[in-house]
Amino acid sequence: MTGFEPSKRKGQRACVLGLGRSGLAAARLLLRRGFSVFGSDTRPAAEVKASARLPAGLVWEGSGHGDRVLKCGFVVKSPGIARSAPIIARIEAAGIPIFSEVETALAFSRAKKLVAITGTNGKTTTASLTAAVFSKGFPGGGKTHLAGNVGIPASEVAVRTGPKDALVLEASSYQLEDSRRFRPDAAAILNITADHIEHHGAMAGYIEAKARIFREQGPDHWCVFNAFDPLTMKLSRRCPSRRLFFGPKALGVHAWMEGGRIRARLPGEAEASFPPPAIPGEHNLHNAMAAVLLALCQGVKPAAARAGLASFKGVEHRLEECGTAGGIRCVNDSKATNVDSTMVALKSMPESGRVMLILGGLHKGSPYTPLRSLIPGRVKCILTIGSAAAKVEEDLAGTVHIFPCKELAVAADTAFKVGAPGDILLLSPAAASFDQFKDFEDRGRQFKELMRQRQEKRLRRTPPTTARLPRGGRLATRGRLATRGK
Ligand code: UMA
Repeated sequence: MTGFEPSKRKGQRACVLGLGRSGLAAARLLLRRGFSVFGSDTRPAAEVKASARLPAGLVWEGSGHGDRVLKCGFVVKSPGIARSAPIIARIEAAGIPIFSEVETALAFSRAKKLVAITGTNGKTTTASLTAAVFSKGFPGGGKTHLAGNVGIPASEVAVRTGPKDALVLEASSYQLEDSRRFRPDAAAILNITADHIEHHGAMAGYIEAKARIFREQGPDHWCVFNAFDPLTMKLSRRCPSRRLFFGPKALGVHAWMEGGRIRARLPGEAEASFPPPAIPGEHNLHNAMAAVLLALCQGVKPAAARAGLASFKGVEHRLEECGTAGGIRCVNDSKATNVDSTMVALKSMPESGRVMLILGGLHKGSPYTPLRSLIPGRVKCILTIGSAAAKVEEDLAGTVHIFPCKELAVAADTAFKVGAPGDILLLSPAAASFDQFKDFEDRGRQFKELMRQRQEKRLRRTPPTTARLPRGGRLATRGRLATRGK
């Protein structure tokens, strides 16, 4: 199976399926490269038109994928469109090749090195951290570019890369699943736990999508694996490139923690040590070890890697500190769209029983029960939002007091009524956002705006003992607040 080769497609009409961020960027790129492009989206035409600036020269349809899709020479698929979507079967039946947006973009990249990071959790932080490290000393003196699932379409960035540059890509399973000839110089798989099963159909499909990050690599390429994670380790056995591991030192890995510092040694090279970046949580040590290995295997010198780690301040929507209001520390972890990610966030919180946790959104199919073990001693109360609320309340009943709030603004109001100085209000929803928000970024921004307004107003809190439930709310448990009034 061949990948996307622009020269072989010359003169053909491209169909871009999905006119979201990546679809529009792909359409723009292909139009600039002389293709005629037809765009197709299931959203009502008026909504598509209102949501973004459509590129000049784009012929398009809204409100569904019609027969004109089948008149094109090839299709560029947006990552969010599932392979099970009826239009995909029709395109395949018509014998029209489908390429992922990422793969299409990479065909126009001139970057000297491509570094790709995937995993269920931590990939945005690790990709951003890796880019920070590369930018301090990628051999060749070119620029470092960051793109992909981080929110910057590869189609927007790949075309701007020069021959001395490095391109660091956050690659989601959605982006990998349709990539046929994806071949990064260095890759990393951070961890694999159940996620996006509704999109891939089954866990096996999700794992196969992840495996595409190394499937086309050769013996001169590198792939970094997490030795703490059994599924990742299992997958590593299939990897055709040079494997690097981070994990417990006793396993003979290439990067490990010792005396509070990251230590790393590539085969045949001297050991080097690195101070961890100033971002909280053990998971971030894993992310940093991955970034260090990716950098070292691509020739970044330890001193440059140290400078990159030191310069890194974290990413938006991932355990993002957004100040305090009324003495309550506010943390935006809207990027936590699954239970594992929320568990990681909780583990990074102090064990003082002061966390007011906003949970819920669009349910993704996995139970919330794994959170139960982390609630005692850490969580003071839970505030539920979105269509997953009932399931969250059912799965976590009897742990701490649960406030059904339905909406984010109500959850914030409730938290400031029941909270006390020293508490932490953590938005880490363990669910997707699409039932109430455009995406997790929109959810995170709205949370930050609520916190900003709260900081501005400096509202005087109602004493915790007189806390009222939101209108129409009900108690999901009969228990008292675990640390009421603390
Ligand atoms: N659409 C169709 N037909 C369908 C389904 C959807 O036309 O059958 C249309 C929608 O109406 C919409 C468009 O497709 O207009 C949306 O496309 P998309 O879902 O691929 O989203 P983009 O806006 O292109 O954003 C994508 C990634 N989104 C997803 O993979 C769901 C963004 O990752 C990424 O940042 C962006 O490309 C740039 O590369 C977001 C994400 O949620 C952050 N990713 C998932 C995650 O991290 O868990 C994988």
